[in-house]
Amino acid sequence: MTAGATIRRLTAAYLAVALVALLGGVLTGLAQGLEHAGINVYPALTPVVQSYYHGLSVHGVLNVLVWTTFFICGFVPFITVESLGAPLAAPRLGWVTFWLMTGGLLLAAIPLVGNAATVMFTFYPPLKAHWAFYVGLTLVVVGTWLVTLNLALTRRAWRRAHPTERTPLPAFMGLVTFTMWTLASLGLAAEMLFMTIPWSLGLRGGTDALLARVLFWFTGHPIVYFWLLPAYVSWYTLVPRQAGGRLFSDPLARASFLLFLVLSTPLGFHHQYADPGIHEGWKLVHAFLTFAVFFPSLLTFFNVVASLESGARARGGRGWVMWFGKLPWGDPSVAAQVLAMLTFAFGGIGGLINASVSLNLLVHNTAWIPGHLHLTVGTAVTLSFMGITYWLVPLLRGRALWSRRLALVQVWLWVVGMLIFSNALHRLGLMGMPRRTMIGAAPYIQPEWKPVLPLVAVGGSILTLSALLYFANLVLTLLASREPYGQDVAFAEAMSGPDHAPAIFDRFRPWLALAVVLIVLAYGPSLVYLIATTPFDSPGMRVW
Ligand code: HAS
Ligand code: CU
Repeated sequence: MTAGATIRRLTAAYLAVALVALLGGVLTGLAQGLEHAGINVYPALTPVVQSYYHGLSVHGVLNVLVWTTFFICGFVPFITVESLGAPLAAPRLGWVTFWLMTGGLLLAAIPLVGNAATVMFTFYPPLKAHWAFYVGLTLVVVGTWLVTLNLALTRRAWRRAHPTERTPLPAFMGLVTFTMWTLASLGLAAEMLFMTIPWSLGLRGGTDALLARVLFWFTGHPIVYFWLLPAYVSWYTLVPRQAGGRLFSDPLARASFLLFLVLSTPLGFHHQYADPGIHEGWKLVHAFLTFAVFFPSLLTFFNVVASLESGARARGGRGWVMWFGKLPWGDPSVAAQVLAMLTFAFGGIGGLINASVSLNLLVHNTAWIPGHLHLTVGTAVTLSFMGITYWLVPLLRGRALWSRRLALVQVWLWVVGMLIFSNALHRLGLMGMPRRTMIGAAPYIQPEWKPVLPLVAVGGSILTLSALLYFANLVLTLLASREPYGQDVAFAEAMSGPDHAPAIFDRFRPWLALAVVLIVLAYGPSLVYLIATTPFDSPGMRVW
């Protein structure tokens, strides 16, 4: 088998797992949406889904942990290899990694599906899941580190053959994404290895909620950029070309990714403003750093809009704003991703509200937060990934997309459904409705929630319909499409190319070192204090 064929098969294998996970995640989501409108379908779903909270745990794990991770481990190595024009350095390691991750996933799925890990995707102790859940997820994380290793080996081999060239932007971005993630995932690994795994195996008698949450959010914030950056890779290096234009600035794009490498991790306390046991001063430091990591997204906003504009103007667009209409809106891959960007502008603004300590106290643990996360990971990321599969699946299969029109309908339905759904959740959150709660069963439903709750079900149903059209189109592409797909991956050229960037913009180690220093400063004192004083005396709980 040729090297090119290996990466294609590997990518297809990851995509297959990712898509099955997304399907499971979408279907459980529908039941939740209906529940908020007073339609309780859970009795009919037993024994497959045994409760609202069982379904919610499956929904969260499948969508934000499995769909994202497996898609990314397929897409990013594919893009890296394509842009380097060099094969994956260790194809056998690539397959071992895939099977390790898939094996880990299956191990975690047994208790998850069997209602022995109904602990949500954040699995906060003292909620206690079956050990197989923690061990399985840990194997998935270890697999992602092996992906990083393979990418690093691939770049090293490429570097030997091209000692003076700048790393092509897509490969550079892919490597930054996985380097950032590998560093960031150490918190989760520590939580698993020293806390949840020995505790769930009975080797450790008790646990501690606060230390576990600190270690979780050490990884839990940067994981959102692990999901986002692959979408950014596409927005920077592929969408401008699909739109008929060029990337505005390659050096600026590198600067944005390097800022993510440095700033993604040392700010997880913005998920813990309401937690006792962490000094207010450190929470404030993390708040400031959260506002700092806002900048690489602003750079992205500017750079990507300028790139899209070049495409629209080349297609005859005029005016300050009206050029926007001249983007190739008939191309479902472009439409999906431009709409994902627009949605992200709102999700990002909501993120800044969350990050402001005083405002956070208003929205924390309310429905506002799922409103935010469905605009970000649920649309900016997921709709972008869907847009990517509209060319990637045809490319891997060698057959044209079954229906472009159906795909366009799907994309617009997703956006409309999400606007209704997420707007309702944001509003309900501001009215104090809690998140992660079986609202239909709550005795404290407030009269002012009642007119808004049905919109959650309406939006959720439109989203489900959109997802089903998406899967139908992909299945028909695989099975029924006859028209060949002859195109290769085409990356956008840059108006200002990589050689305009200083040499340090093509290096990893100095930035990685800076990232480590910032993490030690922002987390060190609190972690040392917690590790020294934590009693590990909380018993586990199974509340379901
Ligand atoms: Fe967040 C909670 C703050 C981004 C996901 N976030 C969550 C949770 C998830 C999540 C899953 O500070 C819930 C976790 C849980 O279960 O408890 N978030 C932020 C901030 C940002 C942010 C400051 N979040 C994301 C992304 C996510 C994500 C990205 C997933 C992919 N978030 C928070 C905070 C909490 C939180 C607190 C805790 C809340 C609590 O109390 O529990 C920033 O990174 C956002 C910056 C982004 C922008 C947007 C820039 C716009 C761009 C698009 C360009 C548009 C174009 C089209 C090109 C400012 C790049 C326009 C065209 C024209 C013509 C105009
Ligand atoms: Cu965060």
